[in-house]
Amino acid sequence: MSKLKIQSLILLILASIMTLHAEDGYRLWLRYEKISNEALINEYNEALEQLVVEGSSETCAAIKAELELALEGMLGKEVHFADKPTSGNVLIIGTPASSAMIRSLKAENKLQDLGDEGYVIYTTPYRNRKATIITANTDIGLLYGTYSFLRLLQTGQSIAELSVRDQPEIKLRLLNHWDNLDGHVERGYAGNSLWDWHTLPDYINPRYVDYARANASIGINGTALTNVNADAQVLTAEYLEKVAALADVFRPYGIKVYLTARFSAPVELGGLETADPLDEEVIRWWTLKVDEIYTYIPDFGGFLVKANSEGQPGPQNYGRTHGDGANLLANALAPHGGVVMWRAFVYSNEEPEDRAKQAYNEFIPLDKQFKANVLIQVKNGAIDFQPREPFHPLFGAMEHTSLMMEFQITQEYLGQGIHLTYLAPLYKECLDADTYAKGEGSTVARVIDGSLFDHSITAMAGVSNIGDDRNWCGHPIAQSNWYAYGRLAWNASFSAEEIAEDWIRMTFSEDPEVISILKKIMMMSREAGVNYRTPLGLHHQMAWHHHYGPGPWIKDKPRADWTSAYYNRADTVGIGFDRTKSGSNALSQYFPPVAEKFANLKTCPEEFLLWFHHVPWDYKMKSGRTLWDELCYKYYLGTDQVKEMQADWEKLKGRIDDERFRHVQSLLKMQVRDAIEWRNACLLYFRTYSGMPIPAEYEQAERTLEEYMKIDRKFLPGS
Ligand code: GCV
Repeated sequence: MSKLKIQSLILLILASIMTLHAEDGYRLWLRYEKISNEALINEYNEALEQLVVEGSSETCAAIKAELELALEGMLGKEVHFADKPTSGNVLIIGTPASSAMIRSLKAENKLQDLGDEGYVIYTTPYRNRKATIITANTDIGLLYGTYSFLRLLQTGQSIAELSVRDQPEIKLRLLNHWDNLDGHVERGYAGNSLWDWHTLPDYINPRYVDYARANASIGINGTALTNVNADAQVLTAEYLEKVAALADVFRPYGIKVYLTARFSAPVELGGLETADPLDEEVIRWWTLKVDEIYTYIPDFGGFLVKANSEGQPGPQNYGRTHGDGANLLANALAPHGGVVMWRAFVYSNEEPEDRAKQAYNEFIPLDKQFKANVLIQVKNGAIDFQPREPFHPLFGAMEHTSLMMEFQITQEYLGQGIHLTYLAPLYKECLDADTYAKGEGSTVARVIDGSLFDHSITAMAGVSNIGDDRNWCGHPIAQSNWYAYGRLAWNASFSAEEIAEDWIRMTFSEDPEVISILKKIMMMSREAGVNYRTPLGLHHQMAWHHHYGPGPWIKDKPRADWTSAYYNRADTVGIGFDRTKSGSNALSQYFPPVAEKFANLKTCPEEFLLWFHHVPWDYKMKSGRTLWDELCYKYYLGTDQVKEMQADWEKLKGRIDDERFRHVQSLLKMQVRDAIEWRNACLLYFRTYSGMPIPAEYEQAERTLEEYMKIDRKFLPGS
C-alpha cells in the first residue's frame, strides 16, 4: 500500500475515533439518532410529556429500557417514567390485566381476536388531556406495539391521532443459524458465529441482548441456534446448559430457542445400536431427551431437522419414511407444546430423476401422515436458493400438512458478503406467486399463513446472515435483508419498496435524496444479480469449490446434480433444462393453470424460460432478438446495472457517514469486477456451443475462456 494511502487510512481511523457515534453499523436499524425536524420534535415532546409503563415482567423492563434509549436518542432529553399520569399528555403502555387505566378505558374491547402477539396503538382523550395508548393481551404484544410506535418516530410520522391495530399473520417467525459448535458458520459471510459456546453459560455477551432487541423489533420470535448439518453434541447436558442461558436472554423479547436434531443422536449420544424411528428404545431415548431439554428450557420451541439430505442421517437409513422420522420427534415434543420443522430439501445422488422433482415426489405421498405439530419446511424454490427460481411446487400441493417457508437471508448464491443485493423483491416474488391450488388467488403467502387450507400452526424461517462482525451482517446493506425478512414474516403484504424505505430512514438518513438514491440502488440490485449471473431462467452456474464466482463449465464430477452442465444443458442446438413432457416433466408437479403457462414457450415468462425449456439459440424472443442475442443483452444489462448502482452510490458522498460510504464504495468496486467476470465467463463458455459472436457493440472480454476457467479462489468464507 502506498504511503499516501496509509496516511489517508490513518486519517480516516482518527476521524472515526473522534466521531462521537462511529457509524460502524452495530446499531442496525435501532440507531435512534436525534431527530432534526423541529416541528416533529415538538409534536413528539407534546404527546410524550409523561410515560407510564405498567407491568413488572422482564419484558416490561425491556420496554422501558428501549423507550429510554430511543427517546433520549431521538428527542435528546432525559426520560423518566411515572407510576401514574399526573399532568400533561401521556403515553400509557399496559395490558388490561396489568393496568387499571387500560381497564378504565375499556381498551380490552379493542383487543378481541388479537391473540398473544397483536397490539393496538391509539390516541384518546384521558382526564382532560390526550393519551397515547399501547395495549395488548400480553406483555410481548406490548413490546411489539412499542417497537411499532418507535418506528413511527424513527420514520418521521405524525403520532397526533393514532389508530393502529396489528398482529402477525404467521405464528412462528424464525431465524435459522447454520452455526457450528466450533464457531464456523456454514454459508456465513460476516465472521464467526455469534454464539460463543466456550464462554457460555458463564459469560453473557451483551450482543446477545442486542440480537434479541433487533429481532423483537421486527417480530422474529424464534431462533434455531445450530446448523441443520447438525452436531448431536448440542443435545448433551453440557450444551443444554449453554442453550438455556441464551434462552433466558431471549425470553423477555418473546424469542424461543429451537435446536437442530441430528437423527442419529440416539446412537452417537445414547450408545444405541440403531436410530430406527420405530424402535422402542429409540422412541424412549428421544422421549427422555426431550423431557430433559424442557427441564433446562421450559419454553423450548422444538427441533429443526435435515434428514436424508446431503449425507445427513435420517429415517430412510432404516427403510422408514420422513413421516416416521418426523412423527417420532413430534410425539416426544407434543406433551410440551414443541414442534418439529422437518426440511423438504431432499434429493439423492443415486436418483436419476431431475433434482427439482425429488422433494415433491418424496413428500406428496406422505401428506396425511404427519402429526399435528409437524411443519414441513420448504425452500422457496425446488433447487437451492438460486438468484431466481419459480416457486416450489410443494406449495399448495399438501393440503393436509402445515407447510412453512424457508428463505435464505445469507447470500450464498448472491455475492455473499461482497455484493449489494436487497432480497425483499425475491421474497415477494415467491410469496405473491399464485399456486392455483384452489383456483386463482391461492398464493404461496396464503399457503404458509394457513388461510388456504385452514392450518393453525404456521411458520417461516430465514437462514441467517448474522455473524460476529461488528456490523452483524458483513455488507452494510445486508442488514436490510434481515430486516425485510422479519417484516415480511410478520405481514407478507408489505411491499419490498416500503420496507426498503423504512429501513433506509432508520439505518441511514431521513434526507429525501438519500432515501430516493439508496432505494433505487436496493430495488434494482437483485435483478442486476440475476442478470449478470443466471438470466432467463438459468440456474446453478457457480464454481465447484465455492458458490461465489462462475463455473458454467463444471461437469463430469462425482455428483452430476452438483454440476453446472446438468442444469444449463448447453449444446449446439440450444440451452436450458427441458422440464416439459418431452423432458423431465417437472412441470406436471404444478397445478394445471401454472403448468400450462410455463409449458407453452409463448406464455412462459422469459425470466423462467431456460428453467423449463431447452431453447434453440436462434429462437425469437419477445424483444425480437434471438435467444443468443438476448442472453448477451441480459448479461451486459446486469453489469451495466451494477455500474449504475455504483454511480448512484457516489451521489451519497457527504450525505451519509463516511465510514459506511467508503465501505460500500469499496465493495461495489469489487462487485463490478465480479459481475464482469460472471458475464464474460458465462458468455465465452456458452458461445462455444452457440457458435455465435458476442455482438460487436458490447465491450469484449479481456481474458480468454481458458483464463477464466483457471481462476481458482481458495479459502472463501463460509464454504
Ligand atoms: C446447510 C445447500 C448449501 C449447504 C446447505 C444446504 C441445505 O446445499 O450449499 O451449505 O447446508 O443447502 O440447505 O441444507
